[in-house]
Amino acid sequence: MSSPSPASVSITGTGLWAPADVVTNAELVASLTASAARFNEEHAAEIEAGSLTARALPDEEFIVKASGIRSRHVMDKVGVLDPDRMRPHLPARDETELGIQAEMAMPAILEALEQAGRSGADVDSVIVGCSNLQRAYPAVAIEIQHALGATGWAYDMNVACSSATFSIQAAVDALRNGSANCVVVVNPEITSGHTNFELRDFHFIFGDACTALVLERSADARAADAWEIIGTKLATQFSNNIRNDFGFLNSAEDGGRDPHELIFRQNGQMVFREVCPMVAAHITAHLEATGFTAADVRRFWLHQANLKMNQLIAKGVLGRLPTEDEAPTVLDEYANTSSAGSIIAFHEHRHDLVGGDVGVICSFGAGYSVGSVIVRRR
Ligand code: CO8
Repeated sequence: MSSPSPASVSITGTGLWAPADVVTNAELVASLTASAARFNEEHAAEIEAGSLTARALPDEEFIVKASGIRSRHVMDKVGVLDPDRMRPHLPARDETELGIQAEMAMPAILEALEQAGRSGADVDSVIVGCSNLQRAYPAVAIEIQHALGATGWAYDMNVACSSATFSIQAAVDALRNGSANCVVVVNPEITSGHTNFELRDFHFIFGDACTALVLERSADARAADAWEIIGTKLATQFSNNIRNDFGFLNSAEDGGRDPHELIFRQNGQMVFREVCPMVAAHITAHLEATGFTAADVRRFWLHQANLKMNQLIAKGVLGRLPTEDEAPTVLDEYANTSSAGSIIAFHEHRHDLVGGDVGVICSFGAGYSVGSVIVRRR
């Protein structure tokens, strides 16, 4: 006797919130130039003696050419651009106030719920998936569950830039096995808290944003715009090429660490070289396993880290460079918003597709981690 086929699950709403502050490449380059010049002046003797490396100066043209990024939203522009600070000002909050990640999540979730024709009371599961969590516990997801007036259960998870697609698979599993009926997946990314604005290799890469999705069994969907999930495929492979060693053992460690190890760092070239073929092969295998070919895909909503990277990945799948219509770019405006990136692309660039059109949401990042979600407009 064959087992019953699993229930169909759909994405029934999406939401996006980005902070009002926008930083252009020109502004970022000006502040790092001032900060690096001051550092080099203050440490001239050590640099001369060879015990310290001079900080290299950034270049606006390099940033656009190497990454495609032109601007980014940040929680606090003043602190990020202050050469004496180079990190945002985020005032500590009293425990009675909503936390900063829960606060940024609410407008994104409410937008997604409205599209789904649902309210907070309908939600019985909240999964927060993001690269950096403001605290260990209580889970930000449980705080959001409370703020929404939702029931059921909630938890936080972190798979770096792949947190959204990994959360989607967790939501699909919960809906299929009946442990939830209406799941909110939310990705509150405050990347400016872990971006190294003092070094030119890293200062331009990231931006802040929060995305949200509502997922339900297709039979329960009320939304006019519903996207059936045809399949999800996740993969991980250990690599030290993207690291952030911030953690609860830092203060207990003997020997101490360079403070620059406690925020994001990467070997960008190695990441580029190793991740592009890995992701192209991943998407191709996923399409094959679900009975599709690249030619069946109307749109790719790819992780937004680097324009060249996305072109190379899409080329690896399609056998030619993609058009902007096939693989839309949002990183020019938002930069790399970690797990939120592919969902921003899906949020902003899906409305022109018609019923039956197939697309692929795909994320990739630290771990390494890759997640693809094949969807079809209902
Ligand atoms: N201005 C001028 N020069 C620069 C700058 C700058 N801003 N930045 C670097 N350079 C210099 C370098 O110092 C180097 O100089 P030199 O030759 O003298 O050493 C030269 O330019 C060439 O540098 P690269 O070889 O590094 O340049 P690339 O062409 O490789 O471009 C990129 C750098 C854009 C970073 C590129 O390598 C890239 O995009 N790689 C992939 C990045 C990626 O996708 N990362 C994964 C995503 S991160 C993730 O998973 C999320 C983790 C959690 C995030 C948490 C939030 C913080």
